[in-house]
Amino acid sequence: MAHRDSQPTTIFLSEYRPPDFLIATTKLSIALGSEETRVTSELAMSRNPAAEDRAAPLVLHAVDLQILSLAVDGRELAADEYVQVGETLTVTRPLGDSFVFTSEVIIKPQENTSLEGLYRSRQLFCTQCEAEGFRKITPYLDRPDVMAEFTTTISAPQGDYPVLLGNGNLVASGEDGGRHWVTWHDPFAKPSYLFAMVAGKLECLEDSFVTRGGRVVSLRLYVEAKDLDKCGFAMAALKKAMAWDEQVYGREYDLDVFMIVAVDDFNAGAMENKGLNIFNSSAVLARQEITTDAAFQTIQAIVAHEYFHNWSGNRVTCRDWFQLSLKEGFTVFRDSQFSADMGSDTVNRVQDVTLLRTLQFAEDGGPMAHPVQPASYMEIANFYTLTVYEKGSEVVRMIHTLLGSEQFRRGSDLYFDRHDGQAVTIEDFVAAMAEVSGRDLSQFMHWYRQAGTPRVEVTGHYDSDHRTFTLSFRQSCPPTPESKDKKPYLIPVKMGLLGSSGAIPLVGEGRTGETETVLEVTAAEQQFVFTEVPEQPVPSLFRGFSAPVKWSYPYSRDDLLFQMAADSDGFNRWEACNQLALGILRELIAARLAGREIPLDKRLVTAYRTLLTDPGPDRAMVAQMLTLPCEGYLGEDMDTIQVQAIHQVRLEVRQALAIALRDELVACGEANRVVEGYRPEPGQIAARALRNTALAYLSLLDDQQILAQLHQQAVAADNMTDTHAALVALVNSPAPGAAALASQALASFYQRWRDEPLAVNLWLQVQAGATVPGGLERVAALLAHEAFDIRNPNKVRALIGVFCSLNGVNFHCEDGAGYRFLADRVVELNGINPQIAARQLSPLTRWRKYPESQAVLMKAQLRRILDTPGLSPDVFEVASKSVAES
Ligand code: B3K
Ligand code: ZN
Repeated sequence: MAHRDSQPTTIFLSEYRPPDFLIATTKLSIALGSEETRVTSELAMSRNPAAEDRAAPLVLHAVDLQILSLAVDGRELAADEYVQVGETLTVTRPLGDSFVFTSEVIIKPQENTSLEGLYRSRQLFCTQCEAEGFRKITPYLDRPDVMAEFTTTISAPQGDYPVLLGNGNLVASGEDGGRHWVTWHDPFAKPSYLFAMVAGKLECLEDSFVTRGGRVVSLRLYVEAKDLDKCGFAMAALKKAMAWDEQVYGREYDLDVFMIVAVDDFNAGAMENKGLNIFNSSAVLARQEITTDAAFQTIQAIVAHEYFHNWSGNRVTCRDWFQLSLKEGFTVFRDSQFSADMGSDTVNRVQDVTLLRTLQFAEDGGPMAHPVQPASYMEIANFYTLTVYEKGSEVVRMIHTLLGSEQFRRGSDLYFDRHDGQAVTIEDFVAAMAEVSGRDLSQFMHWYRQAGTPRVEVTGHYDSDHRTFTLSFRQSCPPTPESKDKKPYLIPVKMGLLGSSGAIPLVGEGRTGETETVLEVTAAEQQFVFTEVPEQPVPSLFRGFSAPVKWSYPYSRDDLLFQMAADSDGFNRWEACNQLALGILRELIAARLAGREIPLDKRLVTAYRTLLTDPGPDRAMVAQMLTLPCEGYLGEDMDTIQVQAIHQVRLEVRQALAIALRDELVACGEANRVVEGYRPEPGQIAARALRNTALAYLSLLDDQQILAQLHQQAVAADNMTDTHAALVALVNSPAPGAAALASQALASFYQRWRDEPLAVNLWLQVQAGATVPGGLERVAALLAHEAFDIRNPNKVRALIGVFCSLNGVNFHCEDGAGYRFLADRVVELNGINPQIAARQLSPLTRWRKYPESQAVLMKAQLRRILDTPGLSPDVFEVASKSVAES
């Protein structure tokens, strides 16, 4: 057997070569068994006319396969006619221009804990092939630019595996003793990463959708019987997504059946395999008692995202994995447009931008920083990142902003039409956009090729004599591991000018009085002059966060208060509030670190009082505005992250706000009580968010009545949103008596939900995130609880992930015990599931951002990990890049 145990090598985009061979058809036969699974494949291959070396040997990918036989045109290969080295299997016998390659191998899915390739999740067999898992199933050209038509026959004992699913359409089935078999045929040529199969005892929720062109599509959601009552929401979301993609992008579904299968053990959220999406159960199963409003919204977005991949990813796929953002950035952009259309677009935008600013900016400033189109990697699994996904989506959004929605739609039509059935590059996507708009987007490509978050400093000068207002922009980008010198970006700045009696018409440089425009900043320094400006304006800049940059403007706090009330752009009203709170917190943290105490600026209290007493129509937005920037965001904003000071100051400010605004918070909580039956729809979601935000403040007061009310809500609410919010408030409350109520509520929660893994995972998360002292001990104890299982990624993320990445005060305890804890888990996971191990490692990689005393301890743990024998390429890449000199 070939194992992935050789020293990982670096793969470069610049070394891309077309494949030497192509595969026209792939016929697979998979005989599932409890001891071993036998896979035979028959590949109709030919030399690629576009290959550089017309005499190259056939080099297939093969990992963890026990080879029984290999043959070319029916003639078996002798042992000396092929060699296996690392992940490759090379046929040394001379080959003609076209031939049929067959193989028979044995694999052991029941022993596959990496959850990549074919594996078992509880009683099911299932697959995850993206990016390079197919090579663990059969020898293959496991690269996305080799696209074949697949026919898959699956056989298994009928009793344990009554349902056998594959890609495409079911074309034949039969029985053979106690076993049965089915054959699936997928008419669309696809790369191996989109292959999928599932076998097991599954029940199915069935529905249908009629496409615009009249095709009746059978929609099937397969789950274990116990979960059949949790499928309705995802099915409704799927139908909305199918209709939306027809209306907004003109994209129709193309097979007669679309299937989703839920599995409990899954590395990612979900996977867009052609016609057979496989979902992490956390990303599809929903019911009000166990699912929060936030999870309902995430599920809708993920169902849509995977569905949208049928075009942006499957019909048009990636040439190589450096192009990952071609499908992911574009599809995240599509799902964010969809979510905006389904609910509150400003709240969605605030959430996306906050994610980007906290986690993606941190990635862009850390040792794993890479461009949206990376230039190199060791292990591609490490590049399913916030940069490729979220920044990639922002980059597509900027193209949309620059072109406008009509031209953007024409560009996407051209892209899909021109490249249907092909494996292409990011350059092909941008070329279609450039072509329809007649724009030169060559400077824009820096967004794809340069890592790092650009800084934009903006200043404004009002000349009252000439009635001009000049905005000056200065852009720069800090060095990142892959490049020190950055070229200036093309930065779209959507903006307006606010005056005392409303928006000021924009005149000058070709503008004719519109109140909003998109400035295009292209140079390192650039000015824009507005004329006929009657008064000193407050500029509203980067509306809707029109570019993924760190920008600044010297607003006074009064300017920000004015903008919060006056800006026509909802996102920027939030941004003004966010900047106000950020500035005040920054100042308090700096004072605390300097040993000074300064009072809380009363303007924050006043601003919050106004929001609480007059929330207006967009209550979800007000809930966002009443939430102070999170600790991660505050840390990202500092050169050196002072975890304790950030946590203490933020907590004290929340307590001060609770004391000052107690009556308003109580009234707001009451006014937003939802009395009608639960529905996960925008109005109710907003009311619950606002009420629970108010209660979270009140939970910080020494008030037994409020704590009792929270306890009651935690144990008796009819929906998980309220249960969860009350539980979080209780476990994080420093008030006397809160801890006892929290532990009662946690015990009652576990009693009630111990058989619902998704609810149990929330229970783990709430405890892992509790910032009251003693966090590490609590989490260490939970590792041994029956509710935890280190082989299940959702549980790892809920307990270890939440603790190490969201519970700063406890994880960064001064003696470094938190770091040792994480390193121990990473080493353990390395032997079980390398992808998850590498993911969990990320909090340690940020050591450069912490004070020296902490940094030394974090780095020591990274070195300890690197000294571990048998390190996977996944963990090796992240750990070694993190300790490398920058
Ligand atoms: N394409 C998958 C991600 C697979 C992750 C592989 N390590 C899900 C998605 O982005 O839609
Ligand atoms: Zn995706």
